[in-house]
Amino acid sequence: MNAPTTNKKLLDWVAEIETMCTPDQVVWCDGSTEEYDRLMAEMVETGMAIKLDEAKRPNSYAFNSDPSDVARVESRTYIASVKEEDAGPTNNWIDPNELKETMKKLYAGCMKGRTMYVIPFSMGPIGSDIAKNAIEITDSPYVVVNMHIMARVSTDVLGLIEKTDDFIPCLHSVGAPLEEGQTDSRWPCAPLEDKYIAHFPEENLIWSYGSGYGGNALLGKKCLALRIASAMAGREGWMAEHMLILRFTSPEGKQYHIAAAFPSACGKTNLAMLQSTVPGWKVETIGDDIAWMKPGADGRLYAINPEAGFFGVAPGTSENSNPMALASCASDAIFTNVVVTADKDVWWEDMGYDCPNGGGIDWKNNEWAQASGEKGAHPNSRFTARADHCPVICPDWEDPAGVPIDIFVFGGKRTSTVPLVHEAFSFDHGVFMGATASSEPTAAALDLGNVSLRFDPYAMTPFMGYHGGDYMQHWFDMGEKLGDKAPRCFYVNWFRKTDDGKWLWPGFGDNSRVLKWMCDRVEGKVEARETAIGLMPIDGDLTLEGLDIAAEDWAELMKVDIDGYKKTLADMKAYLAKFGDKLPAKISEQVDALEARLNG
Ligand code: GTP
Ligand code: SPV
Ligand code: MN
Repeated sequence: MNAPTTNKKLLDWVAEIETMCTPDQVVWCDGSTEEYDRLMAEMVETGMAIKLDEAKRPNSYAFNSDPSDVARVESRTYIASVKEEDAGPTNNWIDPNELKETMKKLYAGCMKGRTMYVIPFSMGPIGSDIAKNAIEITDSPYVVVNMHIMARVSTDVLGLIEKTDDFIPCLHSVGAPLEEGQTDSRWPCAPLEDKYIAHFPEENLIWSYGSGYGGNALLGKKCLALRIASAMAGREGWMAEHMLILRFTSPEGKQYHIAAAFPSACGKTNLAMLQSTVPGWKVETIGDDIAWMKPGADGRLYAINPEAGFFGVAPGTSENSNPMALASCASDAIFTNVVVTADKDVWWEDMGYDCPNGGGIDWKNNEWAQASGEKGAHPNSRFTARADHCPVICPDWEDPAGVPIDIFVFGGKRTSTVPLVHEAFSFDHGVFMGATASSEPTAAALDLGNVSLRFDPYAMTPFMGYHGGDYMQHWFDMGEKLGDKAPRCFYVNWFRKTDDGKWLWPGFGDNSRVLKWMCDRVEGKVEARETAIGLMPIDGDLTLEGLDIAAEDWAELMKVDIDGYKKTLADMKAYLAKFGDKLPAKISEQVDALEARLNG
């Protein structure tokens, strides 16, 4: 096929990869509906995709992955900076030359029997100042169709590359060459020990091998928009964060923009599109996973969502918990590792009703009965949905100027200790809260091992493209630059449980009550009580009207567990010691101040 570009740099790179990977053919993608439909039809033909019922789930498809390839693999993810010390203690590191040699051996001939797709895409609105132009080369048609939804795939990007002579090269292979006559597996991938998700931050280069799933393979998302972008942002004075962005509008029409960093599978998609239970207040979604933020001319911090779709956790998504996510994937969606019902619709655990007909085809592609007690959908099963299909998408979500952030929220899943909400005493205290955020592990990564709690600075542990100590310092530097225009910082925990395992807080739409309290704080409408860990609501200020919540449960949600925090503090010190010389002095000062307050 004739290449639709004359850019030498791009043509040379594509030719080099073709020579190395030896695909049967090269296809340049254009992002068109025709292309999407053609690839889906081909995948239905080979049995990789199941076309869902057109009446129930228009233009939608289901896929089941290989049971070994169901989530990000942090143990196989590398920041291959030139110097090891630049990757820092939170990242795996291999010398870039050595890693390239290893991976070149794997890439040699790896696309044999397959088609190599060249996908021109933009993260952020095409052509805007803040957007990044990139090319993903992949041998997975599943990746192509997902990229159509998650990124802006278009030949317009080729035009921009011709003008700027600049793009971020992203190479991906499932790592499963096909010998002559060999039948393909339904979901080709390589064994764990051959998987590499590699980043070369000084070159803005991404090489991924061996996995076809999510953030391992859709390289615009975690690899580009977080790991590579955070390294660029650190060098250039902006921020790339694992944050949802929402607009919260008061009954009087005042808009607040909130960006919240929670670790994977800790509630970003849900908060981003919540249905407010505070009368007159409403949420509109700008993004559900990633925020790119830059100081604007007025000195405030402006955020855009670089993505074009949602790659959302399916289990737990119901009409009750997240109706807007369900509406987003009502049509034109891709489902991965859910149950396909007898009437060709999808189902997952906690969807709000039992599986129709008592079962279907489960995520392992077997006949499955709900009565078996086995899970039908994988806990990290996902829907891929177009952001513009979300009924509460913000009208300004594609504005390249972004929205001015008023409030930063940090959090994680903590079934004990951490109260429902507390506010930072200052921006620096907020930076410390973010740096020492902690969470219990979820199903979004395969290999976190048997840990009960992990510290997860800014929910970025798996996504920081450079040294975590420098990362924390970058946050302080941004605070200094923004001065009194810096967002106010809060910490939340929706996930407290009673001793017998029940949620203490209803969560979901009722989280709007907490957001409303934050806005009241920003407006100076309510005072707060000073505690050892931060500023907390005075009883009555956080509205519980219409909620049936027992007084002792509320007391528990609002309690500062001094002993629990002292224990966390000891673990925190051990954790922070890993950052060595690069731990900002301001973090140590905050640790000391917290310790003094806990002992005071
Ligand atoms: P990634 O896409 O992996 O980055 O995840 P995320 O942070 O977007 O998490 P998501 O919103 O998909 O939520 C993950 C899980 O947490 C789902 O099963 C939700 O149902 C559940 N969840 C989200 N918000 C709440 C809440 O307020 N309370 C409770 N109990 N569960 C929640
Ligand atoms: C996450 O794990 O934070 C996700 C899913 O958003 S993935 O795209 O697979 O990284
Ligand atoms: Mn995420």
